Amino acid sequence: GSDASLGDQVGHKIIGIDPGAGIMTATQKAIEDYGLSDWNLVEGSGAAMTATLDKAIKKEDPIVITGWTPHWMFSKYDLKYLEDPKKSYGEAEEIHTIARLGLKEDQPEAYQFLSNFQWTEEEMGEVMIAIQDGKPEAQAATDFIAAHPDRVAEWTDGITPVDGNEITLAYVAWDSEIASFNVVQQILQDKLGFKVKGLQVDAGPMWLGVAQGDADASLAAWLPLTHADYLSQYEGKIEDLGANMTGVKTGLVVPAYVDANSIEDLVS
Ligand code: PBE
Repeated sequence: GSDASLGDQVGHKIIGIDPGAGIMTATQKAIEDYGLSDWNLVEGSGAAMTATLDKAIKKEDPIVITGWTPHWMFSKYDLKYLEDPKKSYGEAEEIHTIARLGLKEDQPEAYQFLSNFQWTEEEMGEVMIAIQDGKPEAQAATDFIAAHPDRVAEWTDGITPVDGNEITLAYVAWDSEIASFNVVQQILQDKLGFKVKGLQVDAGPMWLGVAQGDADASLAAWLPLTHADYLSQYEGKIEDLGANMTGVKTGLVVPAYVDANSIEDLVS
């Protein structure tokens, strides 16, 4: 290691993502919880964050980012989460599917499929990594569906296809959510006869869109902690269809070569 503290080496910057992301709120909380008042959380986007990470790793420079799992960056790079003994990033996080009120009555087939859909980190990883490797998003979803007919059959079991009903799914351009949106869109279209419109927005408008009925559903609700503020804001105005993935995680992430193991190590 170097004599300078990690904070000095990285200019006391944590490389964040879009300001509406729950991980940004959690990171502001971590800054308070751990007494990191001399650190700044830099706003950007998921794509800008991974570009900055890639540059740092190529030079073996230290860097601290807001990270989450599932994400292809953990397959591409040797990374580690900083331990979070104060639980600023919560525990046992899940990704939930949320729907507008009334979807069950108006579009029972879509509602049933969206309630059934639940996959694993490995399955999402297949799609996410293929996209990262340059496969077009829609093609990655098509290939996933072709490779997992039994899973698709489970999710669509007993559902009678419709004839071109329109449905709008809201999502944010986080890599994990780009993967889930594309897979679900294609199953709804190719197996269940829907016309699916994707509404790519920020996290706030995504929740608002479902609460107002501008979107029918979203697969991108991270709960109980990451989107807790949004959930409490729209409580009673959306329906929670349950987890589409369990065992997910958010936190501060560094390359394995960085000499820190806990968020407490950022205090300098
Ligand atoms: N994320 C990925 C989101 C949820 C999905 C962790 C960046 C967020 O922080 O809101």
